[in-house]
Formats: sequence, C-alpha cells, structure tokens
Amino acid sequence: MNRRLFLQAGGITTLSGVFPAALTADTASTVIDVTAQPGQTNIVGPDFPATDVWGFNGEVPGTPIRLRLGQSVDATIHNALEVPTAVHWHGIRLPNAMDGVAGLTQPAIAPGESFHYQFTPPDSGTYWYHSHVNAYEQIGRGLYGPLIIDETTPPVVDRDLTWMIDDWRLLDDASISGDFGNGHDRSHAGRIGNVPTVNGRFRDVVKVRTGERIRLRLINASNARNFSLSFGDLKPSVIAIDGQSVTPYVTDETIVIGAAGRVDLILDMTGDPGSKMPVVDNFYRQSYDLTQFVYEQSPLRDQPLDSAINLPPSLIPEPDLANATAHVVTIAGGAMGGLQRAKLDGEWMSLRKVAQQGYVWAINDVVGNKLRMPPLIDTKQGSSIILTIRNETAFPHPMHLHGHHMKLLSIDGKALSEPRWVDSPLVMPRQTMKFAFVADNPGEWLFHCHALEHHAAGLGALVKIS
Ligand SMILES: [Cu+2]
Repeated sequence: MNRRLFLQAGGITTLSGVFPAALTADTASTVIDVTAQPGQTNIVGPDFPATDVWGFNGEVPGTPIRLRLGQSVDATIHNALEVPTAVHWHGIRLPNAMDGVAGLTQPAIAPGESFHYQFTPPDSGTYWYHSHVNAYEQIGRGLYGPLIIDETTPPVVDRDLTWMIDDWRLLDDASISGDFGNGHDRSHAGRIGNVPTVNGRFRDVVKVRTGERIRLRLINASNARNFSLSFGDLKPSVIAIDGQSVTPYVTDETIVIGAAGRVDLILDMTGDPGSKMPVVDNFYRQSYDLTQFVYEQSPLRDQPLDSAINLPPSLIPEPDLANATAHVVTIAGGAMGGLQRAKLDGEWMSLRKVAQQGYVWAINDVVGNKLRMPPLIDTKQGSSIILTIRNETAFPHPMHLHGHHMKLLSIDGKALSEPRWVDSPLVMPRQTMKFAFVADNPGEWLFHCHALEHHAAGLGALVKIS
C-alpha cells in the first residue's frame, strides 16, 4: 500500500468541495435522472493530476438527491459504464424489488441500459445511495451520493451541510490503485486507503462564521475505513444516528462512524473570528487532520442560537420483546480469527480450503459465497426478532441489514440507557451487540458486513420474510 502520497501532500488545499445543486422538486413525486458514468475530479489538490473516477452523473460524491418526507422518488438510473451496475438506497425502508441488490432483488443494469426505481421513503433523515454490484470496486471508484429526506419541520440552523467522508487508495500520480479485492484486504481490515476525503476533496477547508449553527450530516462512504472524529472544543450535539433521531446529547467524546454509517450533528461554531480548527480522525493508530474549519473575520452573531434542535421521533414500529424470536449470529474468521473450518455450499471444509476459493469469513459457520442462499433467518411478516451479533474476529464489522432498522438494546450485556435505531452498526472485535426489530418488510434481504471486501470474502447472509 502506498502511504507516501498521504504523507507527502502536506499543504492545505483551497478547493471549494461544494456540491452541485441537489435534485429536488416541490411536487409529490421527485423525478430523478442519474447516469452512472466515468468522470474526472481533482481529489488531492492542484499539485496533482485529476483522478479518473466512476460517479453518478460523473461526479464524486454523486448528484445529491433530496426530498421532503412524503414525496416519492421516481428515479431512472442509466448505465454509461462498461460494466453492469445497480443502485442500493442505503437505509431506506422500501419495497424489496427496489433495493438494488443485483442478483437478488433485480438483474444488474447492463451497460447502455437503465432501470427505474420507484418508492416513497417512510422516514426523514440522512441516507445515501450507492452501487451494489462489485461494490468494493464500484464504490471504491466513487459510485455513491447523498440521499436526504427533509423533516416536515426541521430544526432551525444557519447551514445544513453534508460531508460524505471517504478514503481513497491512490498511486503517486493520483490515479486509483487497481488492486481491488486483494487477499490482504479481504482477510484483514478491508481496503484502507491513503487519501481520506470530505466530499471528494483531500484536506479541504470549510469556511465558517463565529456564532453560526450548522447541521452537519456525516455519511461514511468508505469501502472499509471507520472514523472517530474529534471536533476540538466544539462539543457537538448528536441528533440522529443512521438517519433516525435520538434525544439530542452533547458529547466531548469523538464521533465514531463506521463504514456506511451516518451521524447528524448540531455544531455551534464558538471559535474566535480568524481562527482555525482541524477536525481530527483518530480511529486507527495514526491520527490526522481530516479537514479544517476556518473562521471568517466577521462573526455571524455573538451568542449561539438556543432554539430547539430535536428531530421528530422515529416512525419505525417498536418490536414486541416479550414475544420475539431470538437469534444469535456469530461472526468468525479472517486473519488472526482462529476459525478452523466452515461450511461452503453446504459442505464442511478447512479454512485453508475455503480461503483457496477467496473466502475467509463465516456467519454461524456458513460462508456467504453467494447472494441467494438458504436464509440465516426465515420468519413471518410482522414477527419481532431479537438479534444478538457476536464478533469473534480481530476486526471491526459494520453490519448492515437491508430494508429495516434494528434497535440497539445492549453492548456486551450492558443495556443502553436509550436504545437507538441503527442500520449499519459497527461491531468491534470481541464485542456482542443485541438488537430487536419487527420483520415487517417482506422479501429476501441482504444482511452483510459493509467493509466491502469482507462481504466479498463471505461475510454475508439472507433474512427471509414471508
Ligand atoms: Cu467486516
């Protein structure tokens, strides 16, 4: 892995890193036309060449899609790539046929073809859309964008800002390293890159004003990098996790956001005019400045706003814990994981033999080498499920359940004071998390690790609801 680029490109760049105008409409239906196509963007800064990417409408992040709660999405996705693709609407509780998992919920969109997605998001919040075909390469090359569903009455802020945070593995000429899905990434932490970005820009700066109130929507679009962000002395208020509201709480701890996860913050910019403040990531051993706030000379106001910041309560149905069916899911394998053998296509074999076919992970001893497999959970629509996920590996796994949110009840046996809804919880090594949810959305749903190389190496399963 080439770490030189990251270490040598020292200067703060002044690229703007702003989104193009969002695709929005005031009508009941939002009509969207998006093309998956090659593009070019300057990721690292003016001292480096532009990077060839794949993006929605050729941009990274792709064209933002934004609508109000209650509006439907009418999206045509055209494929102008030379490879098949499909679009998954991450975190949205939508009909199974619209979920975008090629090979499970739809055929892939062939080059030159298009696919029509139609659904009405039932929840407001911060989501994203991304490719779900060879995702470790297609997301790694930039095929993702923000998907924002506005509350009917959002909290009053001066600015509503979205940061899609990503992590690129670039060569010295700023081109994308083509070693997607290699054996080391599959069996270790996934594809960890050397150029972490905010909205496709490395070490950009974000201009702010003293007294300004910002709603910051963090979306982790990395293949596998997890973030643990420090906002200095700003003391952010967390208002939503994975799109769902939480009772706002102020934290001076770092904000942990696993791959595919989202966190909404309220930031009151309390720094002095003219000052600078880095946003630091310290999830891994080497901490670094992800981006930097730069205060303009003129303050916006003397005192921060003190209006309410809470979001409307989540609309997701509450599970019936007393009558729920319990399932335990054990994740095993990977490097330093100690897994001896596992079942591949119904046959027990040594991990060495499994690894010869490119797979190194198992869920309840079963290698998820296909999308369509005998289900891990097979249940009736409307039933409540208690799901315990045990991570018996040496690596963190952001576990994503499609079509549903799960309520996180406890971590390592310790009950949360306020259980919260999640769709991509980051389960740390040796950690056990307990969740509950209502299996109310019929279909065959993917349940997989969103460290995309882990999914490709067997860390996936099906939840069937009929
Ligand atoms: Cu994983």
